[in-house]
Amino acid sequence: MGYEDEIKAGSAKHAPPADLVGKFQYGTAGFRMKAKDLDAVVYRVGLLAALRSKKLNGQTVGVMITASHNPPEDNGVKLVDPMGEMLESSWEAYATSLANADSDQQLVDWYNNLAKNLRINLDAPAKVIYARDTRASGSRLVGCLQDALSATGAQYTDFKLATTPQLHYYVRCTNTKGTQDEYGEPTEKGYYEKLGAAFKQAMEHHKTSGGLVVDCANGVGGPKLRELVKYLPTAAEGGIDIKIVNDDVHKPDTLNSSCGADYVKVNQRAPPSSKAGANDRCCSLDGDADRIVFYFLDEKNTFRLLDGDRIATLAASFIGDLARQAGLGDKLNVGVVQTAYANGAATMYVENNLKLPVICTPTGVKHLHHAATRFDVGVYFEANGHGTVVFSPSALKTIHTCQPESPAQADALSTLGALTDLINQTVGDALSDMLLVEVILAHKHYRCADWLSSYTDLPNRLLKVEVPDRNQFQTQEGTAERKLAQPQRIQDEIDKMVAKFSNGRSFARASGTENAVRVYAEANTRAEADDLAANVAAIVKKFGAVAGM
Ligand code: G16
Repeated sequence: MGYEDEIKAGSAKHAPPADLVGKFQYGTAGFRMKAKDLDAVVYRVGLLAALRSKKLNGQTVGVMITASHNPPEDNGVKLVDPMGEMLESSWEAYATSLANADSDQQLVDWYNNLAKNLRINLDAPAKVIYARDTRASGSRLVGCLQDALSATGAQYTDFKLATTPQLHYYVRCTNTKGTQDEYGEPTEKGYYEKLGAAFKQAMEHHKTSGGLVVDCANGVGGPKLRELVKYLPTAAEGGIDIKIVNDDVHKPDTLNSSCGADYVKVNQRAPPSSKAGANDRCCSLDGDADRIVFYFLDEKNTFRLLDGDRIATLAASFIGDLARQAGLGDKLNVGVVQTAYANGAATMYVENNLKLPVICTPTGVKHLHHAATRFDVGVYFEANGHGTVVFSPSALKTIHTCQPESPAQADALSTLGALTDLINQTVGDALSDMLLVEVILAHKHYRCADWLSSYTDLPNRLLKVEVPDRNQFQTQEGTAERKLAQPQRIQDEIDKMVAKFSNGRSFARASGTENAVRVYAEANTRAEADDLAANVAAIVKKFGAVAGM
């Protein structure tokens, strides 16, 4: 059989639900929906992965099957480009179009058209690696992907269960192996060894204080963290005293259920199962371990959240200090990238206290990551805990070639060098970010309360509103998702509502990962933030009901 017949035969095996054709969309983090509806989409993403690799002369492309923070019955699929970054945005439209082909023949035609229009040599080699999280539907979807890769003649490697950031790491390592930009060993062991060695170097002369309770959302982060721990110094050796909770991957229904980073961030409370006492340092990962938030209960038993904004400010100030101590203060420009969900107080703290520039982008790591590369050291985090730090090639060279002029400079340089390995620079990585935070807290002799005291968050509330059709909610270009263009007149109503609250700020935007509109609100008091969010949610519901008819 020729490749066209192979593609058609595979496609016939994995037909899309007829009522969804035309509605599939490559969103914030690839395709995400009920897992039962995803077979055809995964098959078609497999075709695109092969095309992408062929276009890039056989460089390895990644495919991750995960729905991250979504409920257990969902799943999703996204593509990873050769340096471990998100799929180039112009290709998202190609993914969407292939996913929406309404017949096997049309799928082949569109595949061939893409090859023609993008000048892809279909005889070029293709290499694809993939992995999945712990969802029950994952192995079936891997089967759909493999069918597509076989049909296109791509070479493929199954990395089986992995966190999303591990797959990003494997992709980059595979493509840089043997080059001067070698990123590490493209194996699970290589990943742990790299983080473990970097952590030890960064912690030289330093010790953590107190333990860390890690809620793994009953997802893939649990078993992977258990593995990573084997490569870290023990608590007695000055390492972290890690207590892993919510790491049951055998009951798929427990994934992200009343636990995990999204639960903690949205509900602004610890998982109900938490037994942590006052001042115990806790953190929660999400279902595929690419997000992390920290928290603790203070002396009055009040829940205190240390979210992505807090990790960004902690990391930016620490790296800025280290650069100055290393004598590189004027050679490394550090900047912070946030989204509209960043707390207003965090933005002010970065600009006014840390005196660092801030860029605001639309939601989605792909946007933040891209903006972060404009700095020598770009610290990007979404408030939900998704983020990392990227060092430019010239920053890496500066750090690795600088000759220290004093023991203090040597120490700072050594720590800075270790951070460049400890931080997963391909994408936000909860395990790597967890170690980064622990290193910083140890260096600064900080407890969570000290970390929290750097600024006071404006009271805020995040809500999810279900509407008949979230696509009716379109944001205005150039507003970093702070304003809606559609439905008509909705933004006027939101603006009028916000004006009633002193220091009020609120916006609504369609989620790219869930069938909902998210509403964020900030105001002077907790009660006012709740009130503003509820009022804006009511406006969204009202317009959503009309627009969706
Ligand atoms: C994904 C994206 C994040 C985004 C989140 C929510 O996270 O990678 O950048 O913040 O979805 O996006 P939305 O508000 O569009 O639903 P994850 O952890 O679910 O992969």
